[in-house]
Amino acid sequence: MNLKKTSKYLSYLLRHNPAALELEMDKQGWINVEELLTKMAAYGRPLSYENLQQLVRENDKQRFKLDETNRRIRANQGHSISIQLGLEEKTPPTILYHGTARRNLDSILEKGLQKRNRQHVHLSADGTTARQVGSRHGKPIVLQIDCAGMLADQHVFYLSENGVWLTDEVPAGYITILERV
Ligand code: HQG
Repeated sequence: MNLKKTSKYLSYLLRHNPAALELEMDKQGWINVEELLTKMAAYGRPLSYENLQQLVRENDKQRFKLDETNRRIRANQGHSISIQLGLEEKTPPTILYHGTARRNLDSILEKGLQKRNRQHVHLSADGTTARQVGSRHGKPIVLQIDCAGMLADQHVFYLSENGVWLTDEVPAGYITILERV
């Protein structure tokens, strides 16, 4: 099994397009593991139960979660399809970080951070992680988010099971550019 390739494909199914394999997903984003493995095999992408467990366990960002019975699986964050992760509100540190491509900067400083095609804006706890996220999009730049200010203005935050901070939007007034990480 190519861990990275299979992880990418699972992310695609669980975050964006379960319909690609005619998978049934519940409102909280869970998919039945047996159905997943059967349909992956039927669509020419066989994966054993043991390899799925290994993938969930060893995934570098802990992107997936098996439920307590090991019968269902979902992605911890990053969805574009509308599901309810059921996360509780959580108070973030006073500052969080967002990594993006430099070419997005003007637009972000004008309109703020928007969810785009995901369900939340994703924020990182440290600048190094943010830089890595940003470099997926191009030449990276790291933005510093004034969470204390956002909290004072009633913005709400959630923390995904794999440590990614989530919020609905970050208006431009809470954003400053971090020159060095
Ligand atoms: C940008 C990865 C212009 C935003 C990571 C980002 C993360 C704007 C892009 C997770 C904008 C959306 C999510 C505006 C936002 N004008 N650009 N007003 N507002 N943007 O991939 O945060 O490896 O949907 O800056 O670790 O990069 O997949 O979001 O560059 O947790 O598990 O629009 O994906 O995790 O890009 O990444 P994305 P993201 P995985």
